[in-house]
Amino acid sequence: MELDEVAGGLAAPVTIRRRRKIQTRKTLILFVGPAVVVGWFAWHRFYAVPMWRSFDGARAFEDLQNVVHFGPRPPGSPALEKTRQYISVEMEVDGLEVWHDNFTAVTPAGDIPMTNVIGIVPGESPSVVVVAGHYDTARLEGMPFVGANDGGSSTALLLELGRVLAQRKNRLTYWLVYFDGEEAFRQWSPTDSLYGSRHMAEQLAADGRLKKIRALILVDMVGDRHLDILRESNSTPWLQALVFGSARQLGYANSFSGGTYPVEDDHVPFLKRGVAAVDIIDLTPFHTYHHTEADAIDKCSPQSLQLVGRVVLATIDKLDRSGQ
Ligand code: 1BN
Ligand code: ZN
Repeated sequence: MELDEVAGGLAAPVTIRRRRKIQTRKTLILFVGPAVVVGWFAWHRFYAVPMWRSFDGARAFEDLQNVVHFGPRPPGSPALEKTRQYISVEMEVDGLEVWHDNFTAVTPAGDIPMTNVIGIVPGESPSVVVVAGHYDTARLEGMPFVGANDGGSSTALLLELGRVLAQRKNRLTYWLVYFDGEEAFRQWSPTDSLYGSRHMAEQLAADGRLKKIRALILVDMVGDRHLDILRESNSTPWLQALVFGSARQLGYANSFSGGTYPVEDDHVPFLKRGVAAVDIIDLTPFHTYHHTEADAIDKCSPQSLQLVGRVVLATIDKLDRSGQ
């Protein structure tokens, strides 16, 4: 056998092996690499559920039905006591710590016992984000006013929010606050309205805990089936921008279209004391069924509760990521 024949005979398989190796590498780079990347994105898109997706509008709507079922809920009424029990038991079952802040409000209708309900989701940091709403209904003479949207929707949204927050590890601490006595007894004025929020802001300022609050997100009248959230102009601009930015990112810009309007609501006592606060409120029902017995369950939808709940959760996520 000639030397070059031997060399050729040995050299050929080595070259082929090398070529095969290079080919395999190319195949890996060209096909497997992209497949892994696409798979990772697909897994994230369909299986790694972002927190805001966990908010279930149907579950919140069930809470709303249950709350409305108790009947009109003016401060001091048996129906409001039943609602308070319902809220407290639901949150305890979800693993939240529940506090009752009892006080007596001096109102044009006399001294009325009131109770703010607070559900606590502890986080790694003592810094607090408050998410709040009111659970009372206006006492309207001769009218069985159940406030499905006005008082019911905020209650339902907070209950579902508590379920989601309790399921995850949070950096910040969350307080879910259900205010009593938001509504006026006679005529809305600085002394006849916002009884629960005025009391709580005053208490927290007095005992030094107000300093721990990074932000307060208020929800009010967020269940209307034709949702139209405007920019409430007393709200803190950076926090409102975070909320409306989240709505845009989630594809809900149509429902957060945002005319501008000032509303005296439960966030105001906190704003007055320097706490960053935003009011997420839909005032369109004001022109139709607001404060009439037509504010019943048929005016609300699970979709609206879900939409606002998810925007609140997406906002919370941003606060939690940047929290100290
Ligand atoms: C919200 C729900 N409010 C009362 N019930 C506050 C409010 C004040 C709304 C003035 C509109 C005008
Ligand atoms: Zn009202």
